[in-house]
Amino acid sequence: MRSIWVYLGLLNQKLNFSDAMMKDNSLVVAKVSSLNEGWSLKLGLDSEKLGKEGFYIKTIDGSVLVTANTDIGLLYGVFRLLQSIQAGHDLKDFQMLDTPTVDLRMLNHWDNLDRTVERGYAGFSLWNWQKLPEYIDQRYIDYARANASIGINGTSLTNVNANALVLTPMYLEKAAALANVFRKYGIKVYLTARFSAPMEIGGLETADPLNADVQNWWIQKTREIYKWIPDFGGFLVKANSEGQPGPRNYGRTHVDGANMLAKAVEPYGGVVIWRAFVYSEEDETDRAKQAYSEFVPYDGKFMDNVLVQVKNDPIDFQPREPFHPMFGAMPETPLMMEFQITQEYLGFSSHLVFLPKLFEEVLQSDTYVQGKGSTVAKVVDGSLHDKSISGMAGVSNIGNDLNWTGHPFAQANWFGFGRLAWNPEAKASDIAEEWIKLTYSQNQELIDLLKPMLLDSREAVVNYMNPLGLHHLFDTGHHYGSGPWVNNPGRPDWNPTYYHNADANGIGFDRTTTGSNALEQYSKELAETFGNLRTCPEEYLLWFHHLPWDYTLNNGNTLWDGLALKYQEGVEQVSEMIATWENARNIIADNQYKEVKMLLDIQLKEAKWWRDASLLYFQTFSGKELPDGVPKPKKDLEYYKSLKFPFAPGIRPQWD
Ligand code: BDP
Repeated sequence: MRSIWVYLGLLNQKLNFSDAMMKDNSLVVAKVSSLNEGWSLKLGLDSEKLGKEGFYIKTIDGSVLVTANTDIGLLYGVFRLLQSIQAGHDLKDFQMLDTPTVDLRMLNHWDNLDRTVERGYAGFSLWNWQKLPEYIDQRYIDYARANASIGINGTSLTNVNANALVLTPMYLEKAAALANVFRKYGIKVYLTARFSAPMEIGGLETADPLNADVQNWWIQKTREIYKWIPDFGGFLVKANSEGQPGPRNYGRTHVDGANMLAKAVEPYGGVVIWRAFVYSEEDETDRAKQAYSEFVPYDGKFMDNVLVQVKNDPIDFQPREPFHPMFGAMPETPLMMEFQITQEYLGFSSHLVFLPKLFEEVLQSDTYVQGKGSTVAKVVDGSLHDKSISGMAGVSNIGNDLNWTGHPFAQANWFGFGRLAWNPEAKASDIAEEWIKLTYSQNQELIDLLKPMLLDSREAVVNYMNPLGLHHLFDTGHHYGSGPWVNNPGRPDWNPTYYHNADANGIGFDRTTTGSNALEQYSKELAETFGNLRTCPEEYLLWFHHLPWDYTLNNGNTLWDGLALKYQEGVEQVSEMIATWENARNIIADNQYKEVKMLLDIQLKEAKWWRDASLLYFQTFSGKELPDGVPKPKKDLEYYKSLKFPFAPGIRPQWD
């Protein structure tokens, strides 16, 4: 048998399948419906359990059988078998039945038609629009294969800040060429729909969703799309958010907008994914509260083929925030999870951060909406409220860099997202171990070194960027590095000062009853826990409370000292990561060692930058000395404030 390329890590390891099998044994890959009676009897399987995408692998009489109800189920099964072999599982008595618990498992590319990628840190877009549809880059096939091997079944090709041109025939033909490649791997294509497209490319005078010509335009446009792409997944829409057009421009609601599109795709089995990332510069209320206030009253009003896509956290993909309170609050509406895999707020592609830890923390958060155990995972997989459709999206970190994701370890975040989209109950520690085995090796010494490094890496970033519940301290626009002093009068809720509220009295955002009362959007149990200083977890402290600099933390430190020591801890954690990596030097290939070592050195330099810039700035309010153990910054605050990054990657020109 020829070797088969599969997600054994994107380092392109190849596995010679025949070597892995015991001699003289066979591999049988067959749908349940075509198994002969002998096999069926031996299997004793209720095939309904496998659904449309599940698979069953079993060793019978020394042969390995992979079976499923569908072709895609078989493909998933074969990939998993290969991964199991690579991870060192013994095939002798092997048995595995697995089905995904989430229906739509999607990547969202924020790729523009000019091949720049908004918030992309791995080069340019993979999609070479200019050479499409004729030229099919091998990487489209590799991309599809890698995605299928982790169960991703949908991809939205273009930026949510959408360009209507992607809906014109010229681009639809190109998108169709990509869809033809992806189809074989069970991946459907979705497109972002710019709400004003009927005006921009359709020549209409309005995009009002209640206008009959507009409705008809979308019906015709959808018909055209399905001619090109018969299995088109549907539309992903960012409307009335950060300047994007939407139904509210016409005094209509999100329901009016979403349902208009939903009607257009319904005859073809398509869906509309309507994003809930909305907040307005005219709205004076806490930005954290706005999406909930705007969407929850519409629960039950969306058509059945609409999913509302909610970011994991109320502000914006920060290193740490509490989960978004919309999860659990809309029992009649399928809520799709949106995670950000690309590291806009976690050090771009130079910082090693294992995001499944963050994803797991969110998914395992308890909403309490139906009593204890009502986790976000159960909202997302639809089981809590018995939904007929469910979904999870990840904003892609993929670009045309040779290593796909900019940082070799960022591949683990793509992989981990896939595993959690397939099963939101999956454990970050299992994902870490599996990824190390598939990517590097089964060497136990290496696993013992790298696994804790991966699992602790997210907390390190939280510590050196946004400790104790601080959030959005990023320099405005490009979000590269620390900028807590930024306070542009134009738009308060894009300013770090809006979020940290530091002054001589203290620091933090009061979201309790004495402040914005964002607490009220959580269930009673959580509102009590977060609202009470004795029970609020310290990792969320300054997200919910504004506290004096001499407030006493659980460990007895003052808030000022504790904050400074957290920043320092983050820096030390990066130094430890470097030491760990050096210890792994002899176990991994030299070029792999060097590449990651250089990146870790950048991470350490930037962790120190975050620590020093942030503490120097906050010190102007606290007026206190740095505690023992935190070194005096080598530069002054003016130096950090003077740093400018006009060409930082991933920014849209109009946001500069
Ligand atoms: C913010 C990004 C911006 C995106 C926006 C979104 O900075 O580039 O357009 O999210 O999700 O975090 O729509």
